[in-house]
Amino acid sequence: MISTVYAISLAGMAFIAAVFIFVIKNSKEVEADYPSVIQKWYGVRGKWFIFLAILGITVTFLSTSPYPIADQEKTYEDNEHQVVKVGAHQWYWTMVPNTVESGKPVAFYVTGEDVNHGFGVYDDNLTLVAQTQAMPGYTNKLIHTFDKPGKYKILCLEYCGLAHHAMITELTVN
Ligand SMILES: [Cu+2]
Repeated sequence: MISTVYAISLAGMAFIAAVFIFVIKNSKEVEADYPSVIQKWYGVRGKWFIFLAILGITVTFLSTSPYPIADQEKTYEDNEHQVVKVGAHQWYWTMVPNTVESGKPVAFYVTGEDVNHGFGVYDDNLTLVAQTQAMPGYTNKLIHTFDKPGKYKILCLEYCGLAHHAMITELTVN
């Protein structure tokens, strides 16, 4: 076993040494037509940059459309939304009301009453459907429209102390 490892290591070292020798032996040749190499790869680099820029913009646009973060300045106490006020405490949730209707956007007003918590809404398969941070001194607004009626679970997404795991409550969607 040890001799096999030794042989593999030796072969590997020989291979790396061979690569070094090859590069050193050929370095003079490359130096001779260096300007043409530079010119060629500068062109490739330019095209690569444009490709990446277009790709980045496209992916950003597609993955943030519709924009997932609600307008924080807006008030959602209107006929279009159902407002739910959420308070995160060590270690429980307050949620008023805790029953909403499906098909109509819910605006969660989420705040932390003591330390930072994470407000996570899970469906009955425990798949995360919406989340935002619950921070003391701030009210984070989160808009989510439930398509399916059912019992949704609220779990804390940010470790907030000893009984963090016990921060569970339920939201009923009719
Ligand atoms: Cu918490």
